[in-house]
Amino acid sequence: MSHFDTLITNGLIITAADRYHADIGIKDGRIVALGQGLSGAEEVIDAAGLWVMPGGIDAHCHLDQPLGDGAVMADDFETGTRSAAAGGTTTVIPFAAQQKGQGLRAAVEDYHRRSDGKASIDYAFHMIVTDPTETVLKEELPALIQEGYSSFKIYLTYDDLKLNDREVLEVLAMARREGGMVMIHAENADCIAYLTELLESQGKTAPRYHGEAHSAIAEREATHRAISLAELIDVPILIVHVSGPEAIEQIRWAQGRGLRVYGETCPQYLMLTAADLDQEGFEGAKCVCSPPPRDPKAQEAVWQALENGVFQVFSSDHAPFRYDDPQGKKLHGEHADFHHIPNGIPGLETRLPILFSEGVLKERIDATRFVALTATNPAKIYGLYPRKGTIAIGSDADLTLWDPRAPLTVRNERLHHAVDYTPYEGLELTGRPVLTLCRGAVVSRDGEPSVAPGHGRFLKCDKPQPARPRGAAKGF
Ligand code: DUC
Ligand code: ZN
Ligand code: ZN
Repeated sequence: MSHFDTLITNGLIITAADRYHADIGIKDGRIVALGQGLSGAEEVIDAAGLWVMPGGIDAHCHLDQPLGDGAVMADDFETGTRSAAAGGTTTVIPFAAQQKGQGLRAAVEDYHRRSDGKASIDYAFHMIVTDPTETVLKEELPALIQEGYSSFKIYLTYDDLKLNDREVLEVLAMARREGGMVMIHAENADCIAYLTELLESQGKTAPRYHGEAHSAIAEREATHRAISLAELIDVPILIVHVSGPEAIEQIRWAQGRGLRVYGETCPQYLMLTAADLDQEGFEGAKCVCSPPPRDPKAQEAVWQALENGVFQVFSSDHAPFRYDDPQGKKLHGEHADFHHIPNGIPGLETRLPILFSEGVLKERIDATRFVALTATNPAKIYGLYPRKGTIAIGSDADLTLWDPRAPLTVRNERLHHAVDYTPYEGLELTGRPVLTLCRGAVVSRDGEPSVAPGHGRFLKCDKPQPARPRGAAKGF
C-alpha cells in the first residue's frame, strides 16, 4: 500500500514565512509529509518550475445573498465556488445576511439551505447583523459565535443595513465579551444621502456620479468613527474594502497607537478608477461598487498599504450582478439614477491572478506577502488557521500550483461565474494557477473546474485569536 494518496514533487513551496524546495505528501486530504526525495504515492504530480502556495481564501464575497429590492445575485454556491476554484481559491467566506425583523439563526439556517451540496470548495459563513435586538445580542450571537460562526459584518451606510452609533457600541461590546471578529463597512450614510440628493437636483444621475456621492471624505469619517467606537470598547475590528489614502491614514494612525485595527482591500481599488464609471451610456454601471474606485494616486496608496502591512487581507468583495438583466445592474432600467444601481462587481476568479501578476511579478509585494494577504492572514483573522491558510503537516491539503511565466488574458467568456461581464476584460496578466487542490482533490486544472458540486464542506470557525481585546478588562 502506498504511503501517500498524492505526492507533489519538485515544486517551490511558498508560505507566508518561507520559500524552499520540497515534496508534499498528502493522505486523506491532509498534508502528512514535507521533505526531499519522498516516494510511494498513488499519484505523483510533478511541480517542477511551479510555485506551490496555500490555496487562496476569499474572505469577503457575496453568493446567493437574498436582497430586499428585487435584485438577484447571479452566482450561487455552485457557480461562485467553481469560479473561485478556477482562479486558485480553495475556501470562500460569504455572508449569511440578517434581514431587518428576521432572527440571525433563521438567516444562518436559510444560508445552509442555499449552500448544502452545491460548493466545489470549502466554505465558512460570516454573518451580516442588521437588526441587533436584545435577543440577537444576548442569545443568538453568543450561541452562534460559539458554534463556529465567529465573524460578522456591520454597516454604517445603506438604509436597509446601517446601524447607528449606539447600536454599533452594543454590537462591539458583545463581540468583546464573546470573542467574535467584527468587520465594518465604513462610509458615512448621511454624507452620501446629502451628496446624492444634491447631485440629483442638478440632473447628475449617470453612473459616474456614484463616485462623487460616495466621497472619500465620507469613507474617512466613518473609518475614524469605527476606530473610535472600537477603541472605546477595547475590541479589535477589521475595516473592509478600503479604497484609498484617506481611510488608510486612519487605519495606520490607529495601528500606530497600538490598536488592533485590521484592514482589507480588493482588486478594484488597484485596477479601476473613477474613469471606469464614466463610460458611454450605462456601461459605467458595471463598475458601480461601494466604496467606489478612486484615482491613480489612491491606487498607489493602496499598493503601498499592501506592501507596508497596513492591510492584512486581500479579498474580492465579489458581488455578482449581471449587466444586461432586469434583476441585475438594469433593475431600474438603463437610465436609472446612479443610486438605484445594484452595488458590486464580480472578482472571485480574477482576485489572485491580478495580485500575482501586478503585485508579485511586478515586485510591488513579495510572494510571501501575497500568501499572507490572500490565505494565511484571512485564515488567522477568521479562525481557520492552521487547518487552512498554510502548508504544514496536519493542515488541509489546499494548494495552488502557479506557473509564474504563463500569460493570461482576462476574458469573460473564459471565466466560470454566471455574470455576463468582467470589469477586467482584455487585461493582460502573467502567471496562472495551473492546478488547485482542495483537501487533496483537484478542483481545477488549467483554469477549468474539475470537481463536481458537493466536494466543498462547511467549515466551523474558531474564535479568532486576533479578535481578542488588548487587555484591561473593562466590565462591558
Ligand atoms: N459594496 C458592498 O458593501 N457590498 C457588496 C458590494 C459593494 O459594492
Ligand atoms: Zn461592504
Ligand atoms: Zn461586500
